[in-house]
Amino acid sequence: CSMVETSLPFYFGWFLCPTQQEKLRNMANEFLSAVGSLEAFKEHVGDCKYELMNLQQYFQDKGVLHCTTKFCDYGKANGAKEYAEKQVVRESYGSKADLVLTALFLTPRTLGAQVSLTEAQLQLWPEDAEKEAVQSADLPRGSRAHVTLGCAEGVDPVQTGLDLLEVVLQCQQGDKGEHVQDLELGPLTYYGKGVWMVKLSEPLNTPAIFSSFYG
Ligand code: 2AM
Repeated sequence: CSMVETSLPFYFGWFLCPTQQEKLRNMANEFLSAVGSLEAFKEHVGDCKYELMNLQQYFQDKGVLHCTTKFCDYGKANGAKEYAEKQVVRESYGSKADLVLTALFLTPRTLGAQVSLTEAQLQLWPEDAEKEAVQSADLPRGSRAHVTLGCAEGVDPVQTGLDLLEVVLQCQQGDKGEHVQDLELGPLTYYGKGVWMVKLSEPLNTPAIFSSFYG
């Protein structure tokens, strides 16, 4: 009987609690101020389309901070139903996880934090998340995992993970970028085309709840 069909969410993911969100936003602001004030940044600004030097204004907030596991689009996305029905997804629903944030990055399109998933957390990671984004390469599972912290005007948040994968791919191909300097947060690397990443010398451990968003 199809009368009691449960509807699928917009997406599943780990949602940061309010105090952690604030902490991460502060860290992102610190990152933007530090990068935005560098001579090296000003020199490279012509490499991309930053229209404003005020990066805090350039990146627009995209709501509650989270790390998407599966984008379901209310069931329209490939594999949405199968994901929602997985035993591990059902059993983990509502449980707490400690996410480890290892880097912050900005590109002309997005601002994000890289998430390093544990083996247990990878159980909730869709098999094809990386392949779906970059078909041609063999990227490690979980390498797309991130928290979107902001997007340039007119940019959809799905872009953040794609921008992150481009950096991962570039590193995999042997281009480790140019070490610019050490910020208080950690070493800063420039990858060209307006892409900057700081590897956090102290990764941020942040508690989050595995749940879903209906919108
Ligand atoms: P994000 O994970 O980079 O923030 C609603 O749009 C949420 O689902 C956002 O968190 C967004 O990006 C994510 N999202 C949107 N479209 C997606 C897609 N095609 N694949 C994966 N995640 C997507």
